[in-house]
Amino acid sequence: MLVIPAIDIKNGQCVRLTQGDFTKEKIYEQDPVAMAKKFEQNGPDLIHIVDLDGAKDGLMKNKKVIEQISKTIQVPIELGGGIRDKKTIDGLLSFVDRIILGTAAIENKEFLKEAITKYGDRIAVSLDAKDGKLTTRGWVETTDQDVFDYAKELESIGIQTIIYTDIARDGTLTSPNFSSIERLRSYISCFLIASGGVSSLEDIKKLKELGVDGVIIGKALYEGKVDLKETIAICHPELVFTESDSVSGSVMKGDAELRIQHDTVYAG
Ligand code: AMZ
Repeated sequence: MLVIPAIDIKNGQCVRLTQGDFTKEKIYEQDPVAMAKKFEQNGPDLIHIVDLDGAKDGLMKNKKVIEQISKTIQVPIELGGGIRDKKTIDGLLSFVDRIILGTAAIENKEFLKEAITKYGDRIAVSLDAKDGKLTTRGWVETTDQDVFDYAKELESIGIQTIIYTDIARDGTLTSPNFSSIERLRSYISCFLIASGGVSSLEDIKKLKELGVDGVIIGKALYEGKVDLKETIAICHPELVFTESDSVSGSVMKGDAELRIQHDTVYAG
């Protein structure tokens, strides 16, 4: 299971929201580049970056600092928040590895299909759910679209990665919504990344048992509830830490193009 620390950026700073509520914001680090470097030192598989201003307003506001992160670290990056057209995707894919579509994937299926055809596994869709219904536009609007039905539909049109977030759990340090994740796992066979509510190593072990392919960890890392290195040891037990050298591997199923480049080495 991939270990994916989260960096949510608002007004150029690293923040965490509670249940996606923009009025419940806590700033953890002024400099997102420093945060990314700190995460990288522990050897995560991928870094999940969200431009929160972009998600809310439909227009990315933190592109410069995200580009700076990509120039500074070697770990692959997936990026979401305010990405709603092909021109933007083209520009961003020159410096990040995977694009996350939320609002546009729900509001414009034709666009999503075209994006999947053109960019393949470099597109992921985020399913951000409130009481089982999908939300859009910074999680402010709730649709009547059922998360499980939509996940199935996405798979049928060729999406290779789905990121599921239970909004009620996000930023609460309670636990993930295991029953929904288990159900989702039984519905779809594509790559499934779980997000929202992770608060302990026990949560991570349970997600792994459920057959989840990746876990996004936010507040638990920032609040020191979960240690990134210990998480990696749980998620990659086959790997034993040694020094020097480097190793690369695929971070996605099938014909994945994203490559992991670890400076620290885990040799089996
Ligand atoms: O925390 C929030 N309010 C929030 C958030 N983290 N709102 C949106 N997002 C994330 C989604 C996804 O990664 O989880 O933004 C991305 C989707 O953005 P968009 O603009 O495509 O809907």
